[in-house]
Amino acid sequence: MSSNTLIVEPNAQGNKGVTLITLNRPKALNALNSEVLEELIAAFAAFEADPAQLCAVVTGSGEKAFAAGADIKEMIEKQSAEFYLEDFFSNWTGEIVKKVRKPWIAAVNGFALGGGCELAMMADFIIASEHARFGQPEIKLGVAPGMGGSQRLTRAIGKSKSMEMCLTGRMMDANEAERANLVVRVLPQDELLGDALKTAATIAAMPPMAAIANKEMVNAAFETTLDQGLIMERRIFQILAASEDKQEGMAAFVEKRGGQWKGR
Ligand code: CO8
Repeated sequence: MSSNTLIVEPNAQGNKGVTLITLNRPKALNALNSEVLEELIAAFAAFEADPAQLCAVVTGSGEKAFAAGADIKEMIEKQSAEFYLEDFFSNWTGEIVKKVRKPWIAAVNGFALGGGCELAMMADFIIASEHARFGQPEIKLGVAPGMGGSQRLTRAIGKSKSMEMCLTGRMMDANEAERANLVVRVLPQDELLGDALKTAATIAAMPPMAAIANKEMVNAAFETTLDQGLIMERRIFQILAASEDKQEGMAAFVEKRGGQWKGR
């Protein structure tokens, strides 16, 4: 299930229910051109539609980069009117964030700059290797973040640090990113993928409705007032309480065994 710019592996490395998507343009440091976007949208749509897959991991090929940004060589020819009329980059949020209800993790193995940092921040959480470097260097190109960097980075790490990063274009190393709560944890490079897949496998072994609902609830915290979020949380809890997997999960706890999920 691979394409020109991606390697897509359902049940990756024997991890049931885990789809690994590897950005595969290592010579261009996995820069995100239109082809990557189209293929990534298709890969996410296939993942979302496959009932046997419940969690995805996105990473970069090679040792050097997760993704060094949107493809500058593609953008250099584009004029403002084309960016505007095509609503360039709008698909990323629509197709990759809003339509993907199943959880996914970014395993950042090197540079995550500009659109690369923004793609990582679209994930539900980020695990980083010691080599990871995050940044929004668009200002140095005469532009600014265009795929959510100014918004998601600010929500993740706060105004001061985000403002400084966007205004100076400096990179943040993995340890600073962990201290700033941008990433969950930092691992040696050779342990990153194994850890991300293992974490994804833990999620993929959960009751599917509950996994999707938990993601939806946490994301609601960024979109709603506290009151609205709390109401939504209770309503989803109440709906989950009617599921067969709730009955099975609680019975399995009492009977001291693992749950056998039906996904309904
Ligand atoms: N686009 C295209 N090609 C790239 C990119 C990129 N973003 N990044 C690296 N490459 C290519 C290089 O051109 C080079 O190719 P070649 O060998 O053919 O010259 C190859 O990858 C290797 O790169 P380097 O030789 O530069 O490797 P170094 O180790 O010396 O440096 C860096 C690595 C620091 C990552 C450096 O490549 C770099 O600074 N890259 C650009 C980072 C960047 O500025 N990213 C932001 C891009 S803009 C963006 O993502 C959002 C734009 C929003 C616009 C909004 C409009 C609406």
